Amino acid sequence: MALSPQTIAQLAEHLETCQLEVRDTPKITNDHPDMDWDDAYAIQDVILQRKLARGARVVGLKAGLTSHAKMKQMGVTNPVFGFLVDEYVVSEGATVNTAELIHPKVEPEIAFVLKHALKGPGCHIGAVLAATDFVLPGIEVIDSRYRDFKFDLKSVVADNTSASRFVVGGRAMRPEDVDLRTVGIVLEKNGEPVALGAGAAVLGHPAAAIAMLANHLGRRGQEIPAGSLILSGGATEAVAVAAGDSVCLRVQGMGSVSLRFA
Ligand code: 0L1
Ligand code: MG
Repeated sequence: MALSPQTIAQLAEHLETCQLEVRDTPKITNDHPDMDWDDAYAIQDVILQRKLARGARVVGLKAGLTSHAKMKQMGVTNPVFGFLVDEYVVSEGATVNTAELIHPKVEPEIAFVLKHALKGPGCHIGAVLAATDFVLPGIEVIDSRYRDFKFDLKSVVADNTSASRFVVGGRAMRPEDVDLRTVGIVLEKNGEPVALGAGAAVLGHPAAAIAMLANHLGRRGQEIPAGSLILSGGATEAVAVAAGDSVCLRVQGMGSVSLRFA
């Protein structure tokens, strides 16, 4: 690791304060160009510890930047991983208060809920499908704390991969009852389709994102616990939203899930 424990703690406090006070910041690698991957995930871990100390509960995990559309949009080349806590959860059809967010965007995702734990290394799509209880549509609201979404991957990891809100809903399906590669995905904003995709846009198969997460955690001596909900990553580019917008995600054969912004 390149950064001291004190610097990691300071950067975690800075990024979490930006989230809680709804203000942006230049990317942290501007001042810490030597920051490495372990530092980045350590900062993310300290943000989680700060939230847990205030009574938050972990409700799941996320993979991000798992589609070529998202990687191209953000000018990066690798997936990243983060955590989901209860303060991010939004109910189906509920209204998100944009005054609590900096510059929100929405992403259409497939969420997995596991019946068995998954542990890497060596985790693969087959193991993920065997461990999956059900899959369902989800909308992630991302809200990078970095000014104008200008960042590099390590800065994004430290910022818990821009996580801010998410909703899941629609029809939960057993993984054997849906072909997650060919399933069609339509994201509507204010009644108009704004992003179209298929499950295969996520690393060829959304379960591949869950396998990558299990292998990432395995390298750190961790696993994805049974019962976890995991967002597999946006199947299309992210779409900016503002107060007054409504968004609806329709996934073929899996119903729809929606959110409003005020
Ligand atoms: O969920 C994700 O795709 C991660 C997003 C991180 C980068 C961004 O803010 O677009
Ligand atoms: Mg996402």
